[in-house]
Amino acid sequence: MYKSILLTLIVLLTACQKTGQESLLIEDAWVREAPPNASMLAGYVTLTNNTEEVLTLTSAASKQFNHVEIHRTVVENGVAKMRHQKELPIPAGESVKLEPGGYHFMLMHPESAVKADDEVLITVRFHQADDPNATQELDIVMPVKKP
Ligand SMILES: [Cu+2]
Repeated sequence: MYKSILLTLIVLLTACQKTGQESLLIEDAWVREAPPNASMLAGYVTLTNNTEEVLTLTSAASKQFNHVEIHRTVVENGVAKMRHQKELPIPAGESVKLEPGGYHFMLMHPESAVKADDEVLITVRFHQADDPNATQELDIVMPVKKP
């Protein structure tokens, strides 16, 4: 009896440690609410790389949207434009913020209208810089909020 409780505790502790050492930590995920007929929404998140290697985001997808791209807003001659990013590197031990005016997930052509208090689930793919073939996946739950 005691043995099985002890074993359960050890298993639980190990599980906790694993989540504490998430290689890519997700914080402050949200999607900016847009008018019901909007064809594009922007998703934001802070990603922290807890490894000692560069982690490179290569793509994102969601069942709720036809297409998801990584974009960066840049200002050229006073005009804000969005540029498609083929990849987004996150330096070892550092955080990259996807936030209004900068990087964002461009959520294109929703399958159905998305409004405040809904949740958007996207799956991002990334790999270690030195190992492009070992792709990993990470699910991000993004609550939809009014700006
Ligand atoms: Cu965009």
